[in-house]
Amino acid sequence: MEFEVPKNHPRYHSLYYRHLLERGLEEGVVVKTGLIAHGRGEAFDYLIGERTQSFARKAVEAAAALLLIADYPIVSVNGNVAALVPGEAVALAKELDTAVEVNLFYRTTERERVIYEKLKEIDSGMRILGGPGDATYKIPGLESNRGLVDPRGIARADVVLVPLEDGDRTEKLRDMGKNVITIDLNPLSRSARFADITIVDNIVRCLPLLTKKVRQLKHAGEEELVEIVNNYDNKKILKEALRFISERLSNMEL
Ligand code: PTJ
Repeated sequence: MEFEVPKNHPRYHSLYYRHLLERGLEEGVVVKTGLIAHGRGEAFDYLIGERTQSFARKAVEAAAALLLIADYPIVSVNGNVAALVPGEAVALAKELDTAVEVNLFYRTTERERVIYEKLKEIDSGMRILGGPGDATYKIPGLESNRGLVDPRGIARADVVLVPLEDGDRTEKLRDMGKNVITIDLNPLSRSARFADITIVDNIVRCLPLLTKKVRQLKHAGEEELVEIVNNYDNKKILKEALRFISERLSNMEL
């Protein structure tokens, strides 16, 4: 299916990303409920003005510092992430000299394969975990398929980037002693509230910013990175996001 919306259409970008999801659905990358999840994200994106706001920039900086301090960070990729920003997810993992891991809520061997191959096509040298049959470790206390992870990846990682999911995996990963960074346009989601760092922004905007920040902070000393992480307060950032939304709504001129 071709994307034929003129570039000067006022909703061009939004329609383009919807198209990527539609194509992902046709290819078996995305599940139908992934379209619903995206719709929820879009609604919150409208509320934050479809721009990366200061609360997201602060979270991006802290996330980059935490990923750089980590001994073994992993970038988790679900169907929506693989449809919207596959190249950017791979680029971030490459910048961190680590792997991406396919992790699916609606897990089938076929989807594991399709997403694995899509990521491999982007960079054949990239270490991609969570391929067909690889997710054999079960996160304690997590009954959903999202609880199945690769023993070489998320199971062993000390920092995990878990974008676009509203569920209980973040809590369980934290129970295992890991640090969790999430990307979620909804500041009220479970993942947003339970993560160590929540980037309240559209993944299509903030993932490239995160990679850029990692590149910049690579030259910083360990002490500076630790200070950035220690000075970060996720609850404060979520409150800033909520305050921004409520003030924007109260001051909206129609
Ligand atoms: O590919 P699978 O099988 O792992 O399934 C993936 C989905 C996305 C279907 C599954 O994880 C799911 O149902 O997601 P949730 O629980 O609805 O959570 C998705 C969260 O991501 C919601 O809180 C949305 O607000 C948020 N979101 C959606 N699109 C974006 C987003 N956040 C940032 N950027 C987006 N583009």
